[in-house]
Amino acid sequence: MQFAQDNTQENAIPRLDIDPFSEEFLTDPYPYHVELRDAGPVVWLEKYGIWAVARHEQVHAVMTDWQNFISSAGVGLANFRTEKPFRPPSLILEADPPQHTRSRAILSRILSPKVVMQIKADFQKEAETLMDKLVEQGEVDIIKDLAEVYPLKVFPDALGLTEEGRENLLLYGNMVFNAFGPRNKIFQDAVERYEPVRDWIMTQCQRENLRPNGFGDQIYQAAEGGEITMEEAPMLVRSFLSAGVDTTVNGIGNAIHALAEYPGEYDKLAADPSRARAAFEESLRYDGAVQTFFRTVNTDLEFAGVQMRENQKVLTFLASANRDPRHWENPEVFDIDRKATGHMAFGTGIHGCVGQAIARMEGELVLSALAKRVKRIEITGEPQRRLNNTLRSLGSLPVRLIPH
Ligand code: EJD
Repeated sequence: MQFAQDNTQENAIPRLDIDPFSEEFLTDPYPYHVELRDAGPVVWLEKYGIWAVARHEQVHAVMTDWQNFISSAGVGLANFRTEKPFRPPSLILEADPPQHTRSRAILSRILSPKVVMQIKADFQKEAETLMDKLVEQGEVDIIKDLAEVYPLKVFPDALGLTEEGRENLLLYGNMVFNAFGPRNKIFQDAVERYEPVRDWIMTQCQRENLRPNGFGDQIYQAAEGGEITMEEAPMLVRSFLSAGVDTTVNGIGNAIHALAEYPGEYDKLAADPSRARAAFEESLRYDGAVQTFFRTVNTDLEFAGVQMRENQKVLTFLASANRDPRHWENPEVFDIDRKATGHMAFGTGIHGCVGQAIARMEGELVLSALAKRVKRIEITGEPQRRLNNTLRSLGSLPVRLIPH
């Protein structure tokens, strides 16, 4: 590590050569997180000319200060003030108040804990039915047979999407989350694979293709009520399609991976399936699906002792905050008895995950259906990583499910 003396201030700013979007980093980010956290509260990443924060305290501080660390210039590496966005900006993710506030009000009503409770029975039935089938099969791939199957069934059902072509959502999500990073090979490949389904995605956002009273249609109802314009409605439906599947696919995949690697923790869950919600929460802390997010500095300011300039990008390492020993006891240990609340896997502040109630419910229902039927999970082959600029993702996790 190099220290450079910024002539405007006393403190030396750690400058690192680490590339958080390289194959080495994405394959196993956690040792790099240690380096980033230990270097200082804020570090400068030479390769991209950006700030990075990896400690819990600073990640939390950046995420809660939406006035200084804005989203409307994009939450990826690209600065929308100077670079053309790869798609029309999201009306909620890539927006600041007051635009953000209007969009957020609608989505948080549609995805409220009360609504989530009302659809729980349907989501549970799907989890139980699918798990019956998988236990019968015995040898399964957790990613391809469960983590990709379950969210791709229940969430589009709730949205009111047609049955046909739903697997296109995975290609779309894969592209969206890669696009938050640099234009590297991983991104280029994702764009190539997404290109053929681009029209399908935009078509599904139209009202005539959404079942009456599903989540998608409810956005159009909000437009009829004057909360947003009719032109904005399909863009908010697009947000559901972007954020609602890949996140939970990988959240569920990573949770079962952690449980399979910690058989002692799985034993606790199998002995008491009512611990599924706590187990899922701890998996979000331990190995969350969403690893990083950017903000943009809105105006010259001082943060954690460094002078930041308007338009500079700040990379926040959510998954590193979740393993910061300054905040957690034994953070490298997956422990379903831990109080995992306060993790950053859903972000925090005004942009904190609006779908977190439904995401938690999906995770809980899958883990509890698993725990009720399966005594032990045996990994039968090398788990395969699928590298993504934002998501922590497995492409394959072959296991044998041993019933009670
Ligand atoms: C996201 C990390 C959108 C959108 C919203 C949220 C995400 C992605 C896309 C969820 C990012 O509005 O298009 S976790």
